[in-house]
Amino acid sequence: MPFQPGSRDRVIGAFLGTFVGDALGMPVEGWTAEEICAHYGEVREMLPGRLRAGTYTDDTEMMIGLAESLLRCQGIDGDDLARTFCRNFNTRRGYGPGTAAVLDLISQGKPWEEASQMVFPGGSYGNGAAMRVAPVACFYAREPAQLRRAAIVSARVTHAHPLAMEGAALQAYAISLSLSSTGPIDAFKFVEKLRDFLSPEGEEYRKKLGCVEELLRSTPSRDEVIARLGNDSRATHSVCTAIYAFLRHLESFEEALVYAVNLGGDTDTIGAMTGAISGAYHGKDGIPPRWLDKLENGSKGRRYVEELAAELWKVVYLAG
Ligand code: AR6
Ligand code: MG
Repeated sequence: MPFQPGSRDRVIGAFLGTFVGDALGMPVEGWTAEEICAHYGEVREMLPGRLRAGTYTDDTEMMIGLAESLLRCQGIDGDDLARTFCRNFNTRRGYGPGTAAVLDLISQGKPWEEASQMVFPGGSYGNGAAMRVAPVACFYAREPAQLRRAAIVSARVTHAHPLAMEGAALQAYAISLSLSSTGPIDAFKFVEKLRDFLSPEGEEYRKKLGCVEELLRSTPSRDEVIARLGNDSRATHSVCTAIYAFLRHLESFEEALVYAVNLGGDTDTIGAMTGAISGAYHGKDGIPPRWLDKLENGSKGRRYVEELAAELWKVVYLAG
């Protein structure tokens, strides 16, 4: 691997990694690990589910919206982002119920600052803000303070709960560390940097990162990993799971993704988040071509996602 930090190939890898993980997990979303095992043995190929094989869900659709808005505004802009999310919102893609309700409220004219507080008390703590954050991570990869601020704004449009915002910031920072690495990643140093990045309110993530370290030191069963890190749609119970899947399988994008998806639970989103971090490390070249070949490629499909990533790379890495 050449380890060119912030290369075009690796920015594209973060975007397509989200897409691939989302599509790989889509057919088994909500299944337990045991159900996946009983039915498929293991998910290692793009399979049909609720949607055709290789189809993306809300994770990738919202990532596309975030990239479009960042490019249009040359930075994060909550108002534009809210409008973009509403414009792209396709109910067929399986949005979380809270996010769907927030987008409906915004479409009806409610300001996003209010809408995102109305659906759950204190706002949603779902992983819907972390799953889409790859474009923010790539845009602000060289400025951690800006990255935190932008990730939080990008989250708040639909996810006003502090745990959802902190989860999005943590996921963005993990992607940016991966994207910027100049050599092989040391898993323990990586976790240390993530811990240093957390805000004082990030206690739950701090504990989870401690579990990640302990799990990396042993060879835990799948059940132990699920019990300690979680595999559901709360940000606190999925972001560190994706980080662990990446660090456990540093050598291979494919193995990291197969591991993440076969944990069961919120498979498309844990897949998308693992794919973003691992794709930013290995680049597009590290993604199995047989998976890329299966991705939907019509309107706003694979080619479009790749173009968005290439455009964002140009703005960030060729401009300055
Ligand atoms: N109080 C109680 N329950 C909550 C709260 C809260 N404050 N916040 C979240 N939940 P949501 P997402 C629970 O709906 O984060 C899609 O398939 C509640 O059960 O905001 O955008 C995506 O692909 C709520 O429905 O959705 C992801 O996989 C759930 O957390 C997943 O759904 C998710 O929050 C989450 O997407
Ligand atoms: Mg989804």
